[in-house]
Amino acid sequence: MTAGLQAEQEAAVDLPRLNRTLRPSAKPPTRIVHLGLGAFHRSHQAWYTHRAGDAADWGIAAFTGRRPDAALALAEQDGLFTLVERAGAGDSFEVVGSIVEAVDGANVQRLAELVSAPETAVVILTVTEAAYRLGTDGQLDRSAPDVVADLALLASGSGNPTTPLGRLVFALAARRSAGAGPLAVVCCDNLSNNGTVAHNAVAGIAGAWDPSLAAWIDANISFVSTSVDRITPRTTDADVAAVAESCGYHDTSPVVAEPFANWVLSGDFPAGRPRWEDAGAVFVADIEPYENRKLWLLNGAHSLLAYAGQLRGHTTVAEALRDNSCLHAVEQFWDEAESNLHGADLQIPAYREALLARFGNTRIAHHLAQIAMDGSTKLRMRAVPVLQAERAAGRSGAAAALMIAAWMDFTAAAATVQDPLADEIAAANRLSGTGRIRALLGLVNPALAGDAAVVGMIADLCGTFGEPAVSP
Ligand code: CS2
Repeated sequence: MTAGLQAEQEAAVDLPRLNRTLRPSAKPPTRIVHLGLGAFHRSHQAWYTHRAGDAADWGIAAFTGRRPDAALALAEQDGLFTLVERAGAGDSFEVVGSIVEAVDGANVQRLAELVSAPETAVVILTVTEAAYRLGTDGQLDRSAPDVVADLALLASGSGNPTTPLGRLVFALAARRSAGAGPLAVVCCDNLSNNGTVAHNAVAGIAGAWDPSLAAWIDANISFVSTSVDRITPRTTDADVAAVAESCGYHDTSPVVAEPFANWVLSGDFPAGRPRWEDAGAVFVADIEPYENRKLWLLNGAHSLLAYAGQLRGHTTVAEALRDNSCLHAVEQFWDEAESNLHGADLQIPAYREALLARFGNTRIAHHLAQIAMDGSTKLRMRAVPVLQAERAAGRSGAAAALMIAAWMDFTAAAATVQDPLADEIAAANRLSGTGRIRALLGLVNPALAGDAAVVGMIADLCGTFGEPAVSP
């Protein structure tokens, strides 16, 4: 931290703290429970709920994931936080009041109490793609160590589950016992068909614990699929200082986001929902074209930039995009993706143009390292479907393959790789030549790893963005 920034921060601490006394605002009743309290939930679903026409009826109780910190900080502000909308031309500030309770995720009893309350109508999930513990077959990986541990805890009744989905299953069991009836689980993680993925994970855990609970879940819980979009980098000390300076209060938990926001939802809400459409959310019957557009064009380009960009020495999305070799790779990947996007009125040229402007917003420091995490899971949604569709159409899929090659090079070059399969990735990287490529690809998609032509193409593409070159 620079001396200037430190001085600004100290000044901020002398200011009054943001809370509901400083900013009088009534707390809406809790009707939504959220798992995965982080910056994205606050810039997106909490903001949409705050902007809904019936916001006064819908409060959110938000639970953190692994650490209690975000809950402790927000609780001191009565759940209030500042959304900093960061456009190219400047910042605007808005206090968001929809979060009425912020809770440490380890407090599973409180989660069960709230989920089993009859007033609770919606559960929102932003728990990261990797948390669904999907195997390469798209089903819950029951052999994942934390899933095994949670199943043992649930079966013995000797302790609280530790994974977000284990906790949700525990809380849904409490709702069944309370006779509180149906509700909607709204998955807001970047996965294709995310409602079905959430269903498979929840039903997988519930079924292994108590088949009658799985049957109750199938009959009572609606799993809503969504496509979510709003670029939300991590909050920095400078953001805290900027809020203090512009707003005249101390907020330890502001969240910075781009002006753009998009939310497409598909599914039933048997116990009701906020009027999110008032804030721009769109409800559709067939979500697939929208989610593929978002996952392939936005998230796919993000992952490509994350790996290629870091190999080329860049730190942020905007920086990587200014590098012609990265931009060219993104354009080529978009061409491949576009040929496989059908249905709905997707307006791809305008969407691509808007993405270039969004990624190029230099006032948003969106770190490539943040996007690079959990690559083995993300590539399954962002690169594999395009590669498979291209090959099925008799084309090479080389641009999608390049994303995978860049990930492989990145995993070999990076000091640490944050990924649920980090150990397996490290083991694969100890191999050499095509054996290494095959082993790494097998962690993303075993069928592709069995295709010698794909393995050969990826081996040739490794080294495109610089070190480390791989000799097949
Ligand atoms: C990003 C996303 O971190 C990542 O993997 O691609 O979080 C992305 O910023 C959001 O999906 C934008 O809506």
